[in-house]
Amino acid sequence: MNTNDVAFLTDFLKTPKQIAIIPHRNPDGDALGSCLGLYHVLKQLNHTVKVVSPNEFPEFISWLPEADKVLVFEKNFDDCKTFLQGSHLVFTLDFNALHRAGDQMGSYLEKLRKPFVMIDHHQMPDGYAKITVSDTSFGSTCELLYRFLEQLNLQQYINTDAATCIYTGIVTDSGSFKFTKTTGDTHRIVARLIDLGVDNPKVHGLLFNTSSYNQLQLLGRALQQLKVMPNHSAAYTFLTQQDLDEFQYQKGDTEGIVNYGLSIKGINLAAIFIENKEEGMIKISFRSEGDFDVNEFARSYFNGGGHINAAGGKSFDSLNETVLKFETILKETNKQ
Ligand SMILES: [Mn+2]
Repeated sequence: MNTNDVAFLTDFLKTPKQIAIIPHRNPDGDALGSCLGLYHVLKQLNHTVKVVSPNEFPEFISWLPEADKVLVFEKNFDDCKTFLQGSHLVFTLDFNALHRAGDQMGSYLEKLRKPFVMIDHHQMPDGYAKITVSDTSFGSTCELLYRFLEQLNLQQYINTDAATCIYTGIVTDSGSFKFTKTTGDTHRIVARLIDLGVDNPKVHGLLFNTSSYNQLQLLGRALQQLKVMPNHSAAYTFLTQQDLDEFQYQKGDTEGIVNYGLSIKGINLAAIFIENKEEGMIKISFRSEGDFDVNEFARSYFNGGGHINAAGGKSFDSLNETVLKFETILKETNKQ
């Protein structure tokens, strides 16, 4: 943020305002954590604040302090619309293109004539925001939010609830502090958050020890279907709609499965292809280790994008055709 942006926000936040905070559709720990972290800070400054999520969030983050106060756009259209219409400022957190709020909310936001503040760490931000805080060197939006609050001299309003939300986003987006963008600063911020009262063992348990029996069975199926392409240092797996149905798939059950491919020695690209009959598409997640840019790969071949080492995509071909396309691209580009 430049000094003008800081001055604008400092002045703006001096008197009580109505403020909406929006995560991307299918919010993850970083999206909902950053939204609720900012929410807990702004509430103490006597603003009327609501987090408006495009759709429902998964259960593993539903325990976040005041997650029960989050409005859900696709469930409660009228209340969300009223709140957004009455807002003076709209924060969009952990995404940088309005369509990432989903078709319904995305097109609504495009017509909403309100000043936006974007705080995000993905590549290639769109230009919709009055203030754009975008930095791809950060491993999480939550870490960037912490810096943002410091810049506005609001860090003293990070209470235990805010700290817990911010901590959650840093932990989940850093793969529990192991991804490349985890820096000394990340750990210094986390140290402060723990000093502010974050119960880190409890948070880890709430985030990661929540599997159902069916979820583990589904993971087992995905691992059995794993294919390795040693010549291309790649591994991928897939789940058919039938697999999902068999283990009574719940939203979030496939989270993290893609990473197992990377745990094989010598593999630096992993993918999972998940059939979604209802939406008529194959949803894809890519993960890489090192220089292989899955953001670029997903953008070029699979209608997606994300980060260098973590990206998503989709395909409207059949599952078999999509997998074949993936294999063919690796062979033709001679990826190693
Ligand atoms: Mn993020």
